[in-house]
Amino acid sequence: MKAHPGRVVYRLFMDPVRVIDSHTEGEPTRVVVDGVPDLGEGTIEEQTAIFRARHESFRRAVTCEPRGHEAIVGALLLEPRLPGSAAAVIFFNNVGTLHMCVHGTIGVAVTLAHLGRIGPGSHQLETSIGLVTAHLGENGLVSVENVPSYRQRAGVQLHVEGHGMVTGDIAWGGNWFFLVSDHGMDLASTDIEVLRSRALLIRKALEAEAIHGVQVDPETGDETYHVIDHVELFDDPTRDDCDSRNFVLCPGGEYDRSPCGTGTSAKLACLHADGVLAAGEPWGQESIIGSRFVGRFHERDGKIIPTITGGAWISAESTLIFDPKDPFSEGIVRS
Ligand code: PYC
Repeated sequence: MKAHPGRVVYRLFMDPVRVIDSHTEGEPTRVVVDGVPDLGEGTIEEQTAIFRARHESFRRAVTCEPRGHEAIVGALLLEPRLPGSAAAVIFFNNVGTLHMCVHGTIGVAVTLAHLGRIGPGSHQLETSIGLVTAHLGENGLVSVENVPSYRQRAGVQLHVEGHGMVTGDIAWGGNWFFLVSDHGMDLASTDIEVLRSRALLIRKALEAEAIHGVQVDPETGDETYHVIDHVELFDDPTRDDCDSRNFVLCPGGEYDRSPCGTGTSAKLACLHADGVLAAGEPWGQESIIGSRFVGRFHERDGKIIPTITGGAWISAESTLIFDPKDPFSEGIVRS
């Protein structure tokens, strides 16, 4: 098969890859448990950099059609580096790696339990942006204590093609989000495709106006600019046990079937910044398909530490086969 123009194609992934699939409140996670590429002996940050630089074909082959589909989030299960960690994990999707993924962490916890590697209790996991803790409850629910989250800017005005002005907040919840409530649509009745294309236009407008997430190094004060690759729309909930309903556009153009744990963390950061939700109070976040996460936070050093609770269920155990003669062994790339 010809290499994609401008891309280095490594064929190391031709060995079979064993995966366990689950879904967290409707959103799929595919955990690679065997056949993980060699990423060296470095830290999870270094291993993530190697995965990004050298294993694009592996990423596509595992997540994209014909073996996967655009909504899957993949998780590479790696040996932890720190004492006390249950595993290290790299999250990825149809277009690249994710900094963090809460629904994926819930899926990883349920997968580790399925493999008999963890039992009920708290388990530390290493991710490329820091440590998170998954608490596996006796009731099957998993609570993830996420990375510190915060709102960076409130009330950002944006001109969106074919729609006019929208106002949103920029927040970090383990990924960068633009959170919008004045989108003028009813999330319960509007077609998913309409929501998706509106959210894509919002993301296009963010790019066009060079509006970024900015991370400031606490030691040097240096700023790093990041693409805001998730757009989150809000509306009133349809469930009595929820406070809000959302629609979340993910980086690869798909929407999150779950309420998006990093998105719920970003929302909690905004509610905290607005002074409308106190530490420890529950926030019920309904997804666009009607599933639910419950979020809470505590405060640390001016940021919040969100804890997101939801359920995940194993749906398949399989071995992915990559026949060198298969013209789509490296996945189908959407143009
Ligand atoms: O639950 O954090 C999340 C997530 C991110 C992208 C898809 N799900």
